Amino acid sequence: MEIRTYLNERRLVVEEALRRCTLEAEGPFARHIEAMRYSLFVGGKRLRPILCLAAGEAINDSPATAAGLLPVACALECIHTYSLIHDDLPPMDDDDLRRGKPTNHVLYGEAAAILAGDSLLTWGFDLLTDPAASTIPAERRLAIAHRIARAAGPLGMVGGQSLDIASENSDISFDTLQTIHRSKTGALITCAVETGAIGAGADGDQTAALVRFGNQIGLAFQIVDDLLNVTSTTATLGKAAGSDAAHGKATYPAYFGVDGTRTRAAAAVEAAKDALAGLNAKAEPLRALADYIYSRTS
Ligand code: GRG
Repeated sequence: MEIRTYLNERRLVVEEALRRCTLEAEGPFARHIEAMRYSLFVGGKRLRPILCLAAGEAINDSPATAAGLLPVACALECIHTYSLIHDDLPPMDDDDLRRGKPTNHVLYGEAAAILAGDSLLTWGFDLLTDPAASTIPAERRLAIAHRIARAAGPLGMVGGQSLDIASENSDISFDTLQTIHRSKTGALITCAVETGAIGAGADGDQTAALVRFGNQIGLAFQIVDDLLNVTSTTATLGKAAGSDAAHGKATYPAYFGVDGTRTRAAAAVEAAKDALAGLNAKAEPLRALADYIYSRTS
């Protein structure tokens, strides 16, 4: 399958849904909503929402399932965007550019950027729990909201970010590096796949297979991110090459070198595709997405 075409089509579907479910920048909170919208629409691959939709499609490819999953996909992107806004703030990574454009705090100021992130996180859960927003049965939506809360919070993304910051400029074990990766980046990626499966009505075995797939592509995604930090230029990533190393953070290439890191990314992608063995041709986009994660350049 032509993954670029698939990604472009799905990105447009996600962006159209995001436009429909995002508040308009008007009324007394116009400037605050504008700051939320700025980061939400400033670009981005929309990988997590696309993974959510593709996992749903692997289980049930009806248009009704895809439509029911769109609020979940949008919620994942809102939460991902909040994490990037906060990650770019001066007390964290202090980045001026994200996706090649000024970061939220550079344009709106630090306090406004913190609040834009806060509202994107909260708005994500608003979308997940709004009975008018999705046709997915309430019991499944509750399970989805719980999985996302778990992946985004102290035992997932925020916990991982906190451990990452606490580990800066210190020698950490490879075990700790893996814990940081799994929680900071991997948890939301795995959760995107898992919630797509839950929303589409997957049974226990199918959900478990898709969680295994999600864990492996989450790992591959972070390994490739480490590689891009080492090998890419400021122009392609919108941040300084080697910036993680510059922030005193441990990375895969520091442990295994560039070639050893590539080998590990490839192995994770193969393990991801193996996890899909029990699923039929409807899982083809997920297989192609795994390959894309390995070969991505931004
Ligand atoms: C501040 C609560 C909090 C969490 C921050 C995810 C995260 C935790 C920080 C992002 C830092 C970072 C660059 C991590 C590497 C992996 C990653 C999440 C990259 C950005 O995700 P992409 O490539 O971004 O999907 P786009 O721009 O395509 O949306």
